[in-house]
Amino acid sequence: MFGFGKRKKPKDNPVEQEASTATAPVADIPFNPLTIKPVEPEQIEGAEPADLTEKLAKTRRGFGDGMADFVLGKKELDSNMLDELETTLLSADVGIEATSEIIDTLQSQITRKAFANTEALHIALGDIMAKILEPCEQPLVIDSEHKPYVILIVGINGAGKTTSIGKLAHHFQQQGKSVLLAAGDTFRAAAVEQLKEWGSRNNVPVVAQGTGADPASVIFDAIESASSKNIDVVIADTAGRLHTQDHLMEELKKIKRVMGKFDGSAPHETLLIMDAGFGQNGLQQAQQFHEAMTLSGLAITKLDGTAKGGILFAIASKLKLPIRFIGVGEGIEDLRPFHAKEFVEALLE
Ligand SMILES: Nc1nc2c(ncn2[C@@H]2O[C@H](COP(=O)(O)OP(=O)(O)O)[C@@H](O)[C@H]2O)c(=O)[nH]1
Ligand SMILES: [Mg+2]
Repeated sequence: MFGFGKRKKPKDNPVEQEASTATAPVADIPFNPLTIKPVEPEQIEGAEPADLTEKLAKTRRGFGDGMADFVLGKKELDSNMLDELETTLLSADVGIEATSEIIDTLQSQITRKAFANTEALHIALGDIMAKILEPCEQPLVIDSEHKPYVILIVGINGAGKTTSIGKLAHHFQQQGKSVLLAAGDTFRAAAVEQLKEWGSRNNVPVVAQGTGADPASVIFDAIESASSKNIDVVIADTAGRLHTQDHLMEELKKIKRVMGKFDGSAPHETLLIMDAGFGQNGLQQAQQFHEAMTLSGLAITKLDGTAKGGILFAIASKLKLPIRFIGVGEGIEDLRPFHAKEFVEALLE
């Protein structure tokens, strides 16, 4: 298995630490917007991140376990087996294109008698699936040529934008980067509060104005402020639902234009946060956002809570956009850079 995401266990009892993080009122955390300190992971959360296999249990059950059973449990390679596999893949939201690719490739290998036994077939299946995902494995690397490096977060309400921003702040701090958050979801007061909470938790500044403020101007201020403080990364939150979808896209385009006035190359990353549970419907949404905003990457959230993890294969074969991160829980460590092979291994192992 891959070692990604593993780190040394903190000395203190993780259970106790978790309990204390959960109960500490946010206001008690000393927070000075002018000091930006990288936060030690131990200060935030005690427990070691759970294994990806565990996190993807629902998707595994949806098609992982089924697949292992059907391949490893049988003695004969027959066309029945491929039919069953096809049904399993489709019901896990892998989509028609990627499913056909998997089945056709396996079929041709079977025809060529490439497999001595079902175990060899199982391994081949993993390879074929990883190959579909591999072009999307393009991690988000902060280019220090751009200071601040501006990340614009988009996506519909409830997809996990604000939560992912909190996790991203932590992720970049662990790389030694300083981070500032921009509260561009001015639509609901709770959204600003939620972002501020993540700011306190990570000890990073949050630039915000009142509810109803112009998001483009909030984000512009944030970039200006980050620039004057020599901050490495700005992550801008946005609203996910306005009166109409058109209104939402127009607002996002305006944000992009206004950012460009500060730095012609900003945003440096336009990241769509997408809930894996939306399955095939999520694809259509992603396409709309891409048409309006020219996305540079995706983060697929809530893979821990759905059996539709197969959607990553559909994304890879239809959208062909970089999958930067996967979200596998609500904790600060639960946003992980996407690795094709690791993902497939977690599904099939
Ligand atoms: N289980 C799980 N929950 C998540 C994940 N990402 C976000 N959430 C939850 O989804 C809900 C909506 O998230 P939020 O960040 O407020 O969405 P936003 O409206 O797009 O900003 C919150 O309860 C989050 O804790 C994830 O990867 N796994
Ligand atoms: Mg939000």
